[in-house]
Amino acid sequence: MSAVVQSISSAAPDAERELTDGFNLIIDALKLNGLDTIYGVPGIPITDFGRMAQAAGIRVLSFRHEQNAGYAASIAGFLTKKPGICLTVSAPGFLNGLTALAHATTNCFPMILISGSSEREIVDLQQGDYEEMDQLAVAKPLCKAAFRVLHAQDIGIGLARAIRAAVSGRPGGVYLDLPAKLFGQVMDAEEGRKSLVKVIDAAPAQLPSPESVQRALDVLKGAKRPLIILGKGAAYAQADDAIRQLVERSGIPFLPMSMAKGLLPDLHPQCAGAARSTVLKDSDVVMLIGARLNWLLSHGKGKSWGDQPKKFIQIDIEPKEMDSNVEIVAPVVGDIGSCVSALLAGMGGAWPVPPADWTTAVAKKRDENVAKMAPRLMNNNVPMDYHGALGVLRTIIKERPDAILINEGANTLDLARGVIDMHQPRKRLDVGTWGVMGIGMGYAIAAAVETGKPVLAVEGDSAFGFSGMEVETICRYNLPVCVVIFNNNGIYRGTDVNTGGDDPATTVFVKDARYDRMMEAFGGVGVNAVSPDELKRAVNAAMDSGKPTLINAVIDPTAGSESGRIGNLNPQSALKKK
Ligand code: ADP
Ligand code: TZD
Ligand code: MG
Repeated sequence: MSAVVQSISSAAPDAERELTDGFNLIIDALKLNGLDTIYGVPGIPITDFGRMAQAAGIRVLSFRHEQNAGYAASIAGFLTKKPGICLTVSAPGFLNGLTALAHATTNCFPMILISGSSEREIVDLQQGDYEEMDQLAVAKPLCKAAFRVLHAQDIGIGLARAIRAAVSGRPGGVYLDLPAKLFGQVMDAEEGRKSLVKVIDAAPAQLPSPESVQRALDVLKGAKRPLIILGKGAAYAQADDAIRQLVERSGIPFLPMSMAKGLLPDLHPQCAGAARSTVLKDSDVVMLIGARLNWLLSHGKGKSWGDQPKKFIQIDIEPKEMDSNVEIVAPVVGDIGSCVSALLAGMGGAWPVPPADWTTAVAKKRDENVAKMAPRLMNNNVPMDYHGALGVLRTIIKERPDAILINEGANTLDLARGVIDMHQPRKRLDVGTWGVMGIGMGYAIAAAVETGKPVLAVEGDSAFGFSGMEVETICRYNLPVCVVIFNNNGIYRGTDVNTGGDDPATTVFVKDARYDRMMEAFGGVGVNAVSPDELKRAVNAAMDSGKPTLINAVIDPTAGSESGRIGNLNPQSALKKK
């Protein structure tokens, strides 16, 4: 129905043929596969495509920069298990979107970057076309798969391949190159319709072998101090009930990785989030579910894992992930839903609970740490420190558990991750595997668009700057997004001094900037909050009204520490002048 169908007279005057073209075939192929939202930036050669897609009922969200549109698409993929679609113009627009495509691949989020491109003939002879670039070659090393469609009759197959590559197996980013000429190519409408492919079972279940399931259960049964680590792959899998059953029937303490927080509530009696160092050090068997032993888990070895020998069980869809950092004694390869269901079936009715000395030791440590933190979260200091401000936000998320929390920064990230409890799955979206700054506004927009839920974005002032211009986008689409900027005048702290001249130090920004006025510039609500009480009032008002709001939360510029919690990764010069 979207096909703008024209009638033309062919050579034979009585033969009237219905025609379609590349524009319409791409739109029809997207719609046929339920891909009804596009995040992008218009321009040559895709301006008309965006207009036509919008007219055909696809939601096309126009951003101010492709990187933010790309991050939006990537998190849409995480939230929906359908590939998020990002649409860009050629060369520079494509490159702007590429960071997000690589980010999607790194984080195992399904996404398709669709970029218009220049004419093959000119690009290949390097004759200097408008925005010339061999985009397919550039994209290839940064994504799971890359395809180019040269003929209108191949659009259906091209999109089908892109969808399958994005969502099957380990999800990731896919690049689809659409040269300008393709859009205008005309073909018979009926032939065109027949050429489209509705992808059946795009991410087929991958069942684990029964032996691998039994092996895992045997290892788990022999454990004295078992631990389950839930990663964002487990959150992505949307096997929430099965995972909850596995955790509860096994009685094993669980540790959620950042974006798996809320998969089971952080206040669940088995949650070991606040006893992280203890459970990593003292556990003897660790079952990873959709979490990699990368830097975020200190590669499964070294000081943070203690001297206690470990046995690792790993559930993952990617066989090559096994043994990537340390030996995995029980690999269980398959999709998480199937693997966890198989484990549950294998556990049968009577499963031994873990030794009580272990579970009580974990719970005790957790309760001690929570109690230690509690008074700091209630402080009403002015200027605010991180804890005073986060204590307020923690309560707000507890009262509004279906709100989506976006979080980036250094101290603003690390402290918020620890302080703000999550209560529902897939409600915490953050910097992910790379610890990248810039996901903020793109994620906030996609989270609001895809879920219709209120969004609270907790942003370092530096982190916010990477995507800040998208507050206009938030206002333009009138999205229920409340941005809170933890404004400490800079990166980590606002107090650094340049020892070599008059320029400001590299980590400091304009002192006492008023980010709230950026939101006001576009018709949203801006608030300057200097105390936890003011912050609380402003956030609650924003969440109640659903109006685009930006709160400039004034944070003590001395409160943070270098690189937040990961300062140990910072190389230091032994020769540095004091
Ligand atoms: P975190 O950063 O939370 O520790 P990672 O991104 O390191 O999580 O790990 C996610 C893992 O989940 C990846 O190894 C990926 O292959 C895996 N994964 C993603 N989706 C599924 C799925 N549906 N079934 C099984 N494994 C999955
Ligand atoms: N560029 C990109 C794309 N990602 C990064 N992670 C960085 C640069 C380096 N970086 C961090 O790792 S955190 C951070 C930067 C620039 C900003 C920290 O400052 P903030 O947070 O204001 O966001 P706090 O609360 O001041 O620590
Ligand atoms: Mg800062």
